[in-house]
Amino acid sequence: MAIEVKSLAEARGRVLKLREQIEYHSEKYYVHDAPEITDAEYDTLVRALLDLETRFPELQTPDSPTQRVGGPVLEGFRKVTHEIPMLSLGNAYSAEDMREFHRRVKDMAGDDVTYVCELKIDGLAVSLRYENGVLIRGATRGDGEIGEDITQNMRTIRNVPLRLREPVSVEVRGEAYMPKSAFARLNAQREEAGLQLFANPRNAAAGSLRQLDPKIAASRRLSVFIYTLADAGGKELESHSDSLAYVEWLGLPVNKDIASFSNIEDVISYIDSWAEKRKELPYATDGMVVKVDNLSLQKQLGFTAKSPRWAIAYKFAAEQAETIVREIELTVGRTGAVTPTAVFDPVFLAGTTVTRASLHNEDYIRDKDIRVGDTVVVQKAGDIIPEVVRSLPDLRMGEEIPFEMPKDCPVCRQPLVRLPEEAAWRCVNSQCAALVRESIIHFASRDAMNIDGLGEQWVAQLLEAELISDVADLYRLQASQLVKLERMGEKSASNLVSSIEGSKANSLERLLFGLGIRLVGEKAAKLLASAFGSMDRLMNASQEELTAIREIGPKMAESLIAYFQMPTNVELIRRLAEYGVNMTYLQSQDARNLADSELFGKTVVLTGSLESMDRKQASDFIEQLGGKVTGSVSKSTNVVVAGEKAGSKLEKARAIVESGQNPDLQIFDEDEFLRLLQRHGIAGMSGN
Ligand code: 1X8
Repeated sequence: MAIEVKSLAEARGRVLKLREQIEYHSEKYYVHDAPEITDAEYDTLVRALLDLETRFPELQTPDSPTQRVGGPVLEGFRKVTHEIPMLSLGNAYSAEDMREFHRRVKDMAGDDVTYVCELKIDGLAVSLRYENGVLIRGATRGDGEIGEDITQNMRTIRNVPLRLREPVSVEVRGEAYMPKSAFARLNAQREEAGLQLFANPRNAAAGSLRQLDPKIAASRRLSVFIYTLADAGGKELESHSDSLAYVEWLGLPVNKDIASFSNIEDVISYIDSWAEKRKELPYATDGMVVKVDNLSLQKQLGFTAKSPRWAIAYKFAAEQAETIVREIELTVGRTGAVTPTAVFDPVFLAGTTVTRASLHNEDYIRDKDIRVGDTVVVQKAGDIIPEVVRSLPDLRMGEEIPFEMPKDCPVCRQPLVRLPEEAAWRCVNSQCAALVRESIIHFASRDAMNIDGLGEQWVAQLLEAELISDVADLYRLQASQLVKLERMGEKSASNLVSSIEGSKANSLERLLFGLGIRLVGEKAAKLLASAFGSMDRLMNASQEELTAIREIGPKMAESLIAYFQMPTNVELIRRLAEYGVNMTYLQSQDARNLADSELFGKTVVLTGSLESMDRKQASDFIEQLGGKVTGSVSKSTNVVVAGEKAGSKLEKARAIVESGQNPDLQIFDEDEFLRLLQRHGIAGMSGN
C-alpha cells in the first residue's frame, strides 16, 4: 500500500492528487449522498495519504482529509469571540404566533415579503470560519458572544469540508447533530459498557463536541447542516435563498427541505405538513425556522436586544401525554449504579405504548419533584426515548410520596455510596446479587466471552440454584447439573456446556472486556491485550506503562491498577486460569506478521529530538511495529532511541548496559532507528 516516491517534490505531487481525489469522493458521499467508489476504496486513498504525510511531515496541512481522524488530546477549549454575534431566535408555538410575527414584519417592511421555511434541527449551533477557502476555526455558540474553540472536533465531521471550492474567506453557521441511527447505536454501546445513556440526540451531539479527545468526536458520526452565511466575504447577494445556494455551491452541506412562500397562511400550512412527516427524517427536528428572504429587508427589520426581527422559530409540540406514576423502581446495574425508573399507567406516545421512563438519578427526581402518585407529563425525547418532563403538583391530593434514595442497596442492603463527581449512587459490594448477576450476563455477552445460549434467564436460574456464584464457576458446570434446571433439556444442557467450554479459547481482549473493569470498554481491552500480550504482564503493569499506550488515559490506568490490587479479583483470575481459560492475546494474521518485527513486545524509550520526525510520529511507528513506548529508562527497557541533545536518559541507559544490569539493552541513534523503520517497510525519510 505504501506509495513509493523518490523525492519530496514527487511526494508533494502525489499528496495533492490524493487530496483532490479524496475531497471529490468525500463530497459525493457526504454532501450529495451519491458515492462513486466503495468505502474500502475510499479508505485506501485516505490511508495512502496518511502514509505519505507521516513520511513527509512537511506536507501536512490543516485542510488535509487526514485531519479528520482527530489530532492530539486538548487540555481545555480556548474561548472564541464571535465578531458577528450568534443570536437566538424568537419562538412561536401556534398559527396565531406566526400571524403576529407576520404583522410585525409587514408593519416595518411592507406587504411584499417572501419567507423561506427551513427545518429546525435539534442539535448544537456551531460557527465555521474559512480563510482563503480553508477551514481555520470551528466554534460553539456559547452565550452568543463568546463560544468555545472546537476546531479539532469539527474537522472530524465528515460532511464539513476542510476546503471550499473557491479560496474565499467566509463565516457560516449551522447545526451539528447526531443522526437518529448513530444515536441509537451509541446508546446501545454505552448501555453494554455500563455507561450513562444520552437522553437525546442533541445531548449526544453536544457531549461529543465537548470531548477534549478529538478521536472520540471522530468516532461519533456527527453531521452538520449549514443555514446561515454570517460573513459572505464580500460576495454580493440579494437574498437568503441565494446565499444558501452559494453556500451549497462552495461545498457546504445545506438541508434540501426548503420552501419559499409570500403568504403567511401558506407558511402555516407548510409547517403543519411537517408536523408528522418530520418523524420519518433520519435526524431529530424540533420546529421550523421562518426567515424573511430578502437581505435588504432583513437589514431594515434589524434586531431586538436578543434576536432578529426577520426570523422566528416555530416549535413543534413534542407529543406529550399525562399519566400517573405508580412506582419508582430501582435497578442495580453491573457497575453498581442504582438507576431509578418511573413506572406509570400506559400511555400511547409517538407510535408506541410506554409505561416506563428512566429518571436517571436522585438529582433529576429532586429537580423535577417527581413523587409516586403524581400526575406527570411524559414525552418522547427527540421522539425516541420516553422521559418525564414535569410533575403537575396542582393535581396532588396529599397522598403522593416524595422520593428518597435509600441509604442501602435495594438488593443486598449494604450501604450505597456516591462519589463526589458522580450523579449516581452505587452499590460497592462486589458480592451484591444484582452486581453479580449483571456482571455474569455481561461476561457471557456477545462482545465479551460470547457464550452462546447463556442469557439473562439462565444466569438468574443458575444463581438461584446456587450452581454458580461468579463467572469462574461457569467453567465447572456439568451437563448433569444443568438438566435439573427447569426447562433445560439434555440437548440444551450439552450445548451450553460446550459453548462455555469453547469460550476458554477466546483471545485475552474478550476476557478483559468481560471482567467489566471500570472504564475498560471493548476498544481499550483490545489495545491492552495486544500491547501486553498476557494477563500476567498486564497485571504487573505500572501506571506509566499503561498510559504509554496511546488512548489509555490516567483514569483508565488507575482503574486497572485498582482492579488488580483487589485480592478477590486476583483470585478470580487465578481460578479462571486454573479452569483453563486462555490468558493470552491470540494474534490476528496482521499481528503475527508483526511478531517478526524487531520491536515486537519491546519497551522503547525515546529521548532527545529527532530531525526527521516528531515524538508522536516516532511513537506511532514504534507502536505500529508492536513496540511499547515508555517514559523512563530502567533495566527492563529494551531499546533507547537517542536523538539530538539526549541527556540523562541516554546516560542512564549506557550505565545499565555497562554495569551488566541489562547488557541486551539496545541504543539506537536516529540513523539506526530510521534504518530499522525502513527494514520494516516504514520509510521514515523526508526529502530534505
Ligand atoms: C437555529 C437553527 C436554525 C436553522 C435550523 N436549525 C436550527 N437549530 C435554520 O435556519 N435552518 S437558525 C437557528 C438560530 O438562528 N438560532
